[in-house]
Amino acid sequence: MSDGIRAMWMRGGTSKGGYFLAEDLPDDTKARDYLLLGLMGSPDARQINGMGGADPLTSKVAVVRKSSREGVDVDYLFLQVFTDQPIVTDAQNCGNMLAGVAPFAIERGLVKAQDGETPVTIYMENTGQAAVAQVQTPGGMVSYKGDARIDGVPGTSAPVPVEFKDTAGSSCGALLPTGNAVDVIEGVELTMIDNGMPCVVMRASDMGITGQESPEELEGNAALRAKLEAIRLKCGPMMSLGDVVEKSVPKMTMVSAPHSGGAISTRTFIPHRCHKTIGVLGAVSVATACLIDGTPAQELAKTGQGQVRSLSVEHPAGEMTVVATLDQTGDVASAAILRTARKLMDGEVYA
Ligand code: NQM
Repeated sequence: MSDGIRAMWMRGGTSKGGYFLAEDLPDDTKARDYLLLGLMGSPDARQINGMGGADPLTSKVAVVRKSSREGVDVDYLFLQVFTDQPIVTDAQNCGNMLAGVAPFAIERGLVKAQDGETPVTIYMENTGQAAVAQVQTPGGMVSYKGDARIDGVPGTSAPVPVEFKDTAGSSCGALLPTGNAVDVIEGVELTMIDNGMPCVVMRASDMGITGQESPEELEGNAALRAKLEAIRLKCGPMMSLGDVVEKSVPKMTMVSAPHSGGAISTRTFIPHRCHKTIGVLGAVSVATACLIDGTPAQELAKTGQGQVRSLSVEHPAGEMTVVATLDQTGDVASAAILRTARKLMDGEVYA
């Protein structure tokens, strides 16, 4: 008799992880988390006994179900499985894994594919907001092949454009949870912001780095990591996130002037490892910080003009373009990004 659990393993954007139908996992949260830790091989920095890839970006889970909400196709719960600690948290969302949710939902029969392209409206349970992803479905079948390229992923795939609306205050209750565009914590000027992902945005130069270092170099900088964590632990409660010792938010982004013709350059800790690129909603939040008067990010950024701004957020492996549509008052009303996804395996995994 098999004790395997039905799962699809996918790359979603620059992340990778397991996609499950909610009905294929235990209802009880404790039992579910225990199972997922076992599947991923956590806690173990190498995750040698499981499916995880020894990095937070490859130790992720999407739980998907058909939605009963008006105008919504599926509900998506994101779970971050820590690599080296026995923690599974739903305290953050993930816009990269989101890119795989739409094709997964079609493949599992939760959404009927159209001939050509199929829009999938996804309710993100972690933050209570919706996103719309477009999936290539020629002949009514999901196609992963195409010419779209995203930095941080070799090769090309079918495009999965994703649009977010009303993401301000997703987890913190307000875009600027302290009510300020700038606060000073541990002597560092920074912006606490949440436009889909709680982020702390500060100048790289104020943290003693140029902002062009590699993730490996930054992870090797113990003094930097200690300072970032001291700031993060103070910011968490100020951002209405409570005690964040065991949470993967807020993300810590250090910004510098653009180096490759983009809008801003970034290095992000998520929060204990340095991101090889940048998270999707993290990029939306950082791009939004660039558009707010008086922030350290705005001072360094090149943000252009007009109601629709294409902000290229530079990161260690290239860039991610956030297309922000502003409302009459200049606030970001919606944000669109291009992602791709790839089905890697469909079958059963064993705890
Ligand atoms: O910000 C990593 C990722 C993410 C999150 C992280 C993400 C987002 O790149 O929407 O995608 O910040 O932990 O997958």
